[in-house]
Amino acid sequence: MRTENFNMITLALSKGRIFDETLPLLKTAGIEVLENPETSRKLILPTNQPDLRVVLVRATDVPTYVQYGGADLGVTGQDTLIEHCAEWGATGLYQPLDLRIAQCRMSVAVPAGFDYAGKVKQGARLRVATKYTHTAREFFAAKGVHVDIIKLYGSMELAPLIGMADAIVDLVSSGNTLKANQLVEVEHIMPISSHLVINHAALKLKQEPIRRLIGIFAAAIAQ
Ligand code: PRT
Ligand code: MG
Repeated sequence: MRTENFNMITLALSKGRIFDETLPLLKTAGIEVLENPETSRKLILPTNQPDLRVVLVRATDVPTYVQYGGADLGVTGQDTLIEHCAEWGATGLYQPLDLRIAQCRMSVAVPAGFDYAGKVKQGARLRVATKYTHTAREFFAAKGVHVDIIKLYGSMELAPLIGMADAIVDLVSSGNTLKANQLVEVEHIMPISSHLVINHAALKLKQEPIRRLIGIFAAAIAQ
């Protein structure tokens, strides 16, 4: 018979940079994930702590899992969190800590040679392709720039190259992706890093172990 461990803490992570950059933070407290997500097909990964497990979900699903209690806590990019909360609200989501990992910036980019400043000055209407529709809409509204937002789920860089958009709003870290596609950054919207998010009810019910984990993360980033 399967018995539920009511003390089990479930941490939601996404494969790739968030998983890779969260591991060293956990390691400072001797916590290790016992399977490699790149080689294992498992979605629930045990750790060397009997009461802590990791679930692997899509990056954009981390806030959803935490908000609905599928996970007690998770690590998610601020970009993803802002979009999630704009659409679904932040009720039940406690956001105590900027982990300062997976850092990048959210920017506006246009094809090299496109006169962005001139168009903005003229009051032209710009077509902007992005996955971050709420952030983009808010940014351009605050600047008083008229935009038509085109929602894409990936490969935003392609849209201006094939004439579908004038500009993109996307994340930039090294700048190599923009460069490879002859795009240039024309605005920095905001710096981005990943945050710890916690299910409010879980924090009340499992206060001691969750507070201990918050302490571990806080100490790790203070190092
Ligand atoms: O890839 P998938 O569609 O499954 O999901 P995802 O893209 O949301 O996940 P993932 O793992 O790629 O990103 C998770 C989080 O990492 C994001 O939510 C960000 O908070 C953070 N992060 C940090 C980044 C980057 N840096 C980053 N450079 N996320 C994406 N990128 C992409 C960017 O979109 C662009 O396509 O990398 C490209 C630019 O990189 P440079 O180095 O060429 O400038
Ligand atoms: Mg990605």
